[in-house]
Amino acid sequence: MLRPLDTATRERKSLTGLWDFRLDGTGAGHDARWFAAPLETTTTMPVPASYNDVLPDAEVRNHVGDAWYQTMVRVPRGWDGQRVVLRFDSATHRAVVWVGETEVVRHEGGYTPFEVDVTALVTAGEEVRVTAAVNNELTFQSIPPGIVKDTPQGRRQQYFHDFFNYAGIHRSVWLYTTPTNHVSDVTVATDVDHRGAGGTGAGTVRYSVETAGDEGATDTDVQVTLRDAAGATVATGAGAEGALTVTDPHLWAPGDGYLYELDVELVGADGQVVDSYLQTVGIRTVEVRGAEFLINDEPFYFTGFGKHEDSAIRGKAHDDVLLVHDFALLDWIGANSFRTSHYPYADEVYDYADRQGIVVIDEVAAVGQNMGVMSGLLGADPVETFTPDTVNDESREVHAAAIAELIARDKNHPSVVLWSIANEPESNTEASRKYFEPLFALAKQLDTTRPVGFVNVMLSPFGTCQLADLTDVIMLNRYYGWYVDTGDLRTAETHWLAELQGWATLDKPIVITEYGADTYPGLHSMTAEPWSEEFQSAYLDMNHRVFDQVPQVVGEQVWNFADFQTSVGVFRVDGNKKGAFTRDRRPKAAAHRLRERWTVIRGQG
Ligand code: GCB
Repeated sequence: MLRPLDTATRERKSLTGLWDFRLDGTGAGHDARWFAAPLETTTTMPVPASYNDVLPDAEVRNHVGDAWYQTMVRVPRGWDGQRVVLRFDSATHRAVVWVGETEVVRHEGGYTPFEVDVTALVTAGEEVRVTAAVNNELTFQSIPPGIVKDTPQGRRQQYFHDFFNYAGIHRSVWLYTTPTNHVSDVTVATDVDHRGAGGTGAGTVRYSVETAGDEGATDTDVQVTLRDAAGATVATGAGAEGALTVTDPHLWAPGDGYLYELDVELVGADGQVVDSYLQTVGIRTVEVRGAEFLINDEPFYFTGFGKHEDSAIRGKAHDDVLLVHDFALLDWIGANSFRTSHYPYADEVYDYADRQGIVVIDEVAAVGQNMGVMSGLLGADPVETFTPDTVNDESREVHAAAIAELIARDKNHPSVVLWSIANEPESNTEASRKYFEPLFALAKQLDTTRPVGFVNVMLSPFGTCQLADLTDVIMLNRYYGWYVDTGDLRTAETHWLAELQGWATLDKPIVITEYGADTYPGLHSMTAEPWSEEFQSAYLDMNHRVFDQVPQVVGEQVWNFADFQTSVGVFRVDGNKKGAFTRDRRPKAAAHRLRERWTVIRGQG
């Protein structure tokens, strides 16, 4: 599925803005056909936004069930004769959409786009009603999982991840056109002959173009033109698949987001351009070799964070202001990477990462498939993770679809160097291996150009993990000195080093994808006690001493970039406070400490 774009043959209209809005905790709206008439409501809701914190109302914040959104849209008069598509960049966690009274699409999964051809239902120049019922209920068969309980006080939702279950239409909604015969998908993959002069020989851009349209419309040809950032043509090709050679390429590299542009044209027998699509291309290679993670054949050391899409009032809504600000903070602090913990982020984030030369570990929304952690930390009822009644074969199908959608969406981003197919699942049992083996195989089959991994939890320490041989990169979340050996950094250091030295024997690259300590901004302590800014800095120093002793460690991503909202709990004070920045992006002392270390690492190149 291609992103909507304005090109010579395509046009798009954003449907962001204020939509009519109505909550529906019982699902009554489906039976009462709320889509068939103007929504009976006086409430409006901004799109994009999580609806939870926009209104000062606990019922809205903690709502469980459907949220109905409706808007009227006028189809531009000039769109007559075009194919018209309705696209949601995301709706969390699932949605049913109607155009007029016709149901047009259903989608499961809160963080990937879906779209539908609505040509037959719209008329150029006329208005049409668009309605979406967006549901936020989590089950053992959803990604991420959760449980809805009916209680005498109403429906309550419990979930197994440590971030607030924000819901709604979090990203843009588009109405856009393509010609009837059109480019429906483009895949690019790049290679570089690193043995060339000066270490960089020719680059190769392999491309594959899919087309769709009128049956039998075979009288079109694909032509591609690759241009450099200055607009000069560097290679051309013909045919739906091919390989373009770029002599002396300007490589995409961490810190250097150099992009080429592939102009994909569908050309009719008469030589007329039928459709035109523009795909950015970063020429680079990624490889795991022994315990090294190589980008462009050079060892890469990840510095940065696990992030969240999270901010006050907006919740998980994509916001360009925050995007640019967050990336500026990454640059300020010397970070070269982040993980999209714990779900695929908005498309705009990856585009910007491509342009900024920021490296991304791209994660599917499989977080919380671990009842051991949940019963321990979140007070959930003790149940087993992988059983026919909990995470089961159906869950795995949903999980597989989520992996496929993630890879289909993000495959062309040079910034994405590693897929993470789960965060902290149970991984120390036979059942977990049975569940995950086919998912690793699927991800590797869908993308043969990038490594695939998962993020290991502390409950599955070295020697017990049943997925260690399946993962290309060992990704570890560890909280020595925080959740264990709390406050005793000397003991924590010994324990941490001992475990890490175990992992190092596997001869795979190790990225520490989480280490962090909750820190209340402004709380100070002469003796660096937990929760103080001094402790957070001392905690990070201790971790860095450990990492620096283990050459197989090829990256450190602090948990978290910024404080973020969670469900309520006795160990959460208005959310998780492990941010290097506060929720409104002010630096804690640790941010300055990280900056001292990471700008030096960046300088070493
Ligand atoms: C973890 C999770 C992350 C939590 C973090 C914490 O291991 O991956 O989602 O927020 O720990 O702070 O407890």
